[in-house]
Amino acid sequence: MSTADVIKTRVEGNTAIVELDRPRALNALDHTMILALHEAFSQYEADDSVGQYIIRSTSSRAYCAGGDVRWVREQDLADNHAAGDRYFADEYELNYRLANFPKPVAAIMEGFVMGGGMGISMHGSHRIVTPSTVAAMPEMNIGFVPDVGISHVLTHMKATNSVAMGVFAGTTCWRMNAADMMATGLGTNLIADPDAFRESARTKGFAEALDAHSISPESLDLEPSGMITYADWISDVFSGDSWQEIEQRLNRFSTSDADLNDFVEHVKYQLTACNPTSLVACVDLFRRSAEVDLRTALDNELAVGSALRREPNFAEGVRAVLIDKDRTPKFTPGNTADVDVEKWRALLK
Ligand code: QUE
Repeated sequence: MSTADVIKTRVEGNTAIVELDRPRALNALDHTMILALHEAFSQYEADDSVGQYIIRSTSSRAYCAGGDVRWVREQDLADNHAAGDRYFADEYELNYRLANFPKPVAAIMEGFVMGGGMGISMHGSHRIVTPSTVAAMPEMNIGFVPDVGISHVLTHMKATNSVAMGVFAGTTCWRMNAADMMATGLGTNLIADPDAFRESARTKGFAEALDAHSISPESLDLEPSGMITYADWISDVFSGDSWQEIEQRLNRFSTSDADLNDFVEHVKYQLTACNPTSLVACVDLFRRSAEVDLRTALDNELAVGSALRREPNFAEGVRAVLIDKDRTPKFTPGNTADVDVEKWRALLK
């Protein structure tokens, strides 16, 4: 057992099982959990009797719904920005460790995988998607930007025009389903029965269990992938080289295709809940992440995120989404045309 009871670790066969166990908060990662995950990684890193790790949730509702942004907000409002700075530095170090971990790490993504949850799954060697997986980077809604290295992951997907697809997912806070995850390569394996997979890993071994339980997306009656169905439109619009350009392409677009029109209207509606400053900063951040290594992307996320947290929009966004839950934030400026583009671009390496 790990020192913190919110993270439980044990060994089954030759697999270390790391369980997130804060179900009432949908496993939102607080600082204690982040430090406990570091410890769990260290525990078996050099132990030759452990061949791989599985990270999972004790709740099928959520793998992990995000970070502890409520707590970060309170610290920021009390002018204790250093607390949030340390929190994010420790979290991003964990994400980087996962990306470079010497053993296979399989994240079983049941239910919600959002924000910080993406950071402790998508950098691993095996990203196990289930029919219930719903994954998103919803930071535009809380006046922040996609972080935990996902600006890098989303701009390096195996899909055509990954940069535009990544910018689309980041700016619209798109909720990706199992089909989206598999089609983009964000998921490596689709498994319908994660409990049977784990049981089989314990008795038959990890590699054999993966082989036996991985299925093709076509074999299930999954909701189709919106990102693939509308890939051409996403590519045309979200390949704009700034938010301003993307917004112009969105506003100029019209179509007689009723399905595409519904999709575009839904996208526009999603964007009305986003912080204009976050949208502007996100496009520049992602386009830079497409060109740099993960370390530099994480450093850029930290720089932009730290600056955003020192603006009132972050506290206001977290208030509207997670505290009062009225979903009517008052962001300033309220219009992307009034955002100081150069201020955010200048923070990037
Ligand atoms: C953006 C976010 C988060 C979010 C919603 C956003 C986030 C986060 C949570 C969350 C959700 C449910 C919980 C909880 C936290 O929601 O980081 O404790 O029960 O943790 O739009 O970044």
